[in-house]
Amino acid sequence: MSTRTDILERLASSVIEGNSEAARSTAGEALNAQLDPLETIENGLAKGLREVGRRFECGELFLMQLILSGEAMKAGVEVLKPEMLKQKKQLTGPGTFLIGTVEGDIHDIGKSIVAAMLTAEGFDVVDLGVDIPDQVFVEKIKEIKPSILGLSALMTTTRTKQKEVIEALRRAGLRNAVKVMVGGATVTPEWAEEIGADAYGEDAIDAARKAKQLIKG
Ligand code: HCB
Repeated sequence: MSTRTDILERLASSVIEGNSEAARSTAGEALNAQLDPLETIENGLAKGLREVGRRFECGELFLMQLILSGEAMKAGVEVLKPEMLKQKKQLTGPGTFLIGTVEGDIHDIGKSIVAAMLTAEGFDVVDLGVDIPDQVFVEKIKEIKPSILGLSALMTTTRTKQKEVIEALRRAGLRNAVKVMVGGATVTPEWAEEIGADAYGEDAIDAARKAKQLIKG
């Protein structure tokens, strides 16, 4: 097995086992082996977390294991993030990206990866955090006038909030002032279209590519 495949598989296993220490040290090995930090996140750590989600859904894993796996993923990402940000590029044009996870939803890992990726791509990113009420998005848009709003939602019960935020923007007369990109585990391109979002971000790489298209107009 190549070093790369071995490291990615051990990263996925560390997340499945909920072992933060192993995730941290293996992420360090990935950097020493000069693996691309984002690829290491997506094909190593996140691959493990997707498997955890699948096992949780089948009832093979319990909430405590989900929590430990989430922490292991975050521990690995923390090691890789500085390297990602070191490769920061320069954008030409307006590039403020406001992002947050919608109200009722505390999942923050994917949103934070998108925020780091867009920062690395040269956007000025403002990350509001998780469980953000519609009105907070509206007020922040009035204040900082971002080019793009990224709405993250991981559950079928909370992705409806993405629609509500878009409606709140419309009511506030702001819908044409900002492009909206939606993403998260249960979000699909069809859902994005149905709720009138401007783009769907499948993962951090796709989100960065679409964000650059959106600001080009
Ligand atoms: Co959570 N959880 N969880 N969870 N959780 C999910 C999301 C389920 C799908 C698991 C399952 O049942 N298969 C499920 C939702 C089911 C559904 O609605 N269909 C679920 C559930 C049910 C719950 C609880 C209700 C469990 C409970 O309490 N009984 C509870 C809800 C709490 C709440 O929010 N109110 C809960 C709690 C948790 C934690 C706290 C234990 C933990 C989160 C820790 C944290 O974030 N700090 C957790 C985790 C880790 C997951 C899974 C396993 C992984 C999520 C994750 O981080 N993925 C997830 C299973 C899954 O996703 N398949 C499970 C990795 C990242 C990299 O992917 O999709 O978040 P991502 O982000 C991508 C992508 O979507 C895109 O780019 C990112 C980077 O590639 N993207 C955007 C995301 N946002 C974007 C925004 C944009 O503008 C553009 C692109």
